[in-house]
Amino acid sequence: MKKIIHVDMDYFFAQVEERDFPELKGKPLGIGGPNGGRGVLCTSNYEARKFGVKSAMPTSLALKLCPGIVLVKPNMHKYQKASEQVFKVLEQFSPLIQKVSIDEAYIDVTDCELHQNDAVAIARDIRSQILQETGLTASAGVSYNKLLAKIGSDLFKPNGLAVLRPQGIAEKISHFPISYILGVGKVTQEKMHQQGIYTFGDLQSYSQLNLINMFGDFGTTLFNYCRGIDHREIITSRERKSLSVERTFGSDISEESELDVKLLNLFEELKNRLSQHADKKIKNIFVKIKYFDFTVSTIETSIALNYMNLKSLFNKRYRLKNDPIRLVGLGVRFYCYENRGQLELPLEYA
Ligand code: TTP
Ligand code: MG
Ligand code: MG
Repeated sequence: MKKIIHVDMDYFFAQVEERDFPELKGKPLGIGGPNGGRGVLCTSNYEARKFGVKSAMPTSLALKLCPGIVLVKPNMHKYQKASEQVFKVLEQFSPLIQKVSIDEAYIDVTDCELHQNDAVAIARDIRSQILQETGLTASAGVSYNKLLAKIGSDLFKPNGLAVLRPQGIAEKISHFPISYILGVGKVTQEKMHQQGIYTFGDLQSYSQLNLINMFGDFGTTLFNYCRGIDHREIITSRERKSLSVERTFGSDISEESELDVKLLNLFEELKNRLSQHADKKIKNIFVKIKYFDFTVSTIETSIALNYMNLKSLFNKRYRLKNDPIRLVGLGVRFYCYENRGQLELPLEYA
């Protein structure tokens, strides 16, 4: 049997702001804004949630529900940094990590030798190391598959830890609402409610064939999930982390105007290739230069992708040497999440 931990940061963006501005603590806080009431919220702290404030809610509605809410503009750079620190902690426990979004991941610790391979002790350690590294709390679920680990991390939020063991699991989870199942959205919930299905236990009373008749292929998944059965593997980082184009010239080039033309062509090529990856967010851009003597130099930074920026990166490096150039490469590095479904940032801030 596997040992899976699902880790999810508590009210992530809002918690980062509370950490950095302690005077916000204890007040209802929404991340989004601006103050005029336009736009939608990325998230809110738990004080604001008491008023019914939710992620993706229009700011104007949040202000109606909770007139005292403090609104802070998102600072993605800070959240990305905290996110990277969190994933670095996880990497110390196992190489089998599936990042699901900016603030959550599955980690397979079946073969982790720390804490005598006790997954609960490992989860405690992960949470305390995350707190130490970032000053932020995370919640975790410990179980033997992804479904139950994920449900577990939500059970005692914020700052909670839940363990779901296999003995008698179908009975133990029978009171869980169907909304705990990933993939059961509003429409499916409505359909289930019409049939009198509200909990895992209600689903358990249907045959597999019945569920297939009602929900198509998803019926089989439902039949398994409502009993706590889930055979999905952890999907580790297989996705594209960067994209680059490069060109080796017929003969080495040192003429600036000639290099300009080549750079511009390469930039167009890069943009073309990128159009097939429109769903990905660019983290860094980089330039690679190989000189006539085969020495290679690269420079990378986190500025917007445009020709001016690439050209100035290129110049910065090239001016150091001014040697004839054999090859030029341009590229971008992406933010990496194996499953982006969870993070749907309001467009204004994307
Ligand atoms: P979540 O983990 O879904 O939410 P959360 O961490 O704010 O709260 P909790 O886990 O304690 O319930 O999302 C992580 C971050 O992703 C969240 O802080 C802000 C961002 N986000 C958006 O920008 N838009 C969204 O619609 C959602 C759901 C999240
Ligand atoms: Mg979270
Ligand atoms: Mg999350």
